Amino acid sequence: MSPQSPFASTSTPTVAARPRVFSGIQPSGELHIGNYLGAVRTWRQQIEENKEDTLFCVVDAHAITVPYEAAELRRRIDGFAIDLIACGVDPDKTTLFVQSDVREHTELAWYLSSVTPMGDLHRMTQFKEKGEGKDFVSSALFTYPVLMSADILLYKATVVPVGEDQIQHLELARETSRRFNHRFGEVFPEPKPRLSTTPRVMGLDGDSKMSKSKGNTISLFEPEESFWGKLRTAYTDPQRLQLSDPGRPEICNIYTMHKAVSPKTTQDEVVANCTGAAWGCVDCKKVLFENFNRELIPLRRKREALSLPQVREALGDGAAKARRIAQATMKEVRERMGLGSLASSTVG
Ligand code: AQP
Repeated sequence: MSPQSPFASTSTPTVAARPRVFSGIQPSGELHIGNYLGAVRTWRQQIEENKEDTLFCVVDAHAITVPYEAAELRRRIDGFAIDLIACGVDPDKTTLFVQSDVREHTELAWYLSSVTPMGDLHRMTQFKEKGEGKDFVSSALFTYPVLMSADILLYKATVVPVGEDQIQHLELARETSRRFNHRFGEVFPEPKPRLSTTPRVMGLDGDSKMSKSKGNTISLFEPEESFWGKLRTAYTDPQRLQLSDPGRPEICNIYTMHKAVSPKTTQDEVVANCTGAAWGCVDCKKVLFENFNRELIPLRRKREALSLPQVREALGDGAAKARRIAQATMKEVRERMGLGSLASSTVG
């Protein structure tokens, strides 16, 4: 325990029996192929490998940091839960829940904000990007990374599978864990990111990463026709003006996606036919579309078979499981920070 701690604690920190994995997704639009290839597919892999305890969350409290419609958010929470289950985030094998069903997330965020310097939050690029040029920028958008630290540390997660855009926030969570432990004694581990082989899928416009809020996405469960319509016009290597111009797969988003969904032999074919100018970009995209379909058709079928009442029940069970871990952590946190009255009705 650090000398600054106001209260001596007799409790030993709770430690997870197996490494714990936590990650979340905002229900702020439609689940897109960047979310899937950058994060959700890794979640499924970890659930299937079953070497770690996994918790996955629809982080609805993050989605209110920008202007939104309440009825739309409610619809999206259900929609994201259905989509995640269809993608293999199976609630029978993992803990799947909705963030605001476990109130401890927002409680811990407030406490962690007391050890998070404003300067660190000012440096967050996502805040700058999302706030830039807006008439209204909420203070919740500014403190969003503190809530994300709380999401992870609440479960003492050591592994966080995310896309590249979340690395800066995760670095802050690591720093927050160190700061809290230094001030109040060892409670939290330092979470590490786990990147997929496709940590950054670019948007269809080629300007920035694929992002729900930028309208540059292909939704994962988009009907086949519009999926193809969007893929067909997606940005490629700007140097390929004519079919006879050799392409550069290493800078092309289409090749990035081939590496994620196409077999190795197809990837080699793509490189040969693109650099040798034997295929046009549309030929290359047609092959990619076929491989996406091969992967997505079974997920689409599964999605159609899911019933909302069953999904909601699973989310309720998931929240109850998550809450048990969250409450144990919060007991320690309050004790270490010297919070609460210690009245018998509130201890436990
Ligand atoms: N383009 C991407 N490539 C790879 N991974 C990505 N992720 C997001 N976009 C890409 C990863 O998906 C997970 C869930 O992301 P999120 O919804 O919680 O937040 P985000 O990163 O802010 O995603 P968006 O699509 O850009 O949403 P908006 O526009 O609402 O902010 C994360 O692990 C993320 O890294």
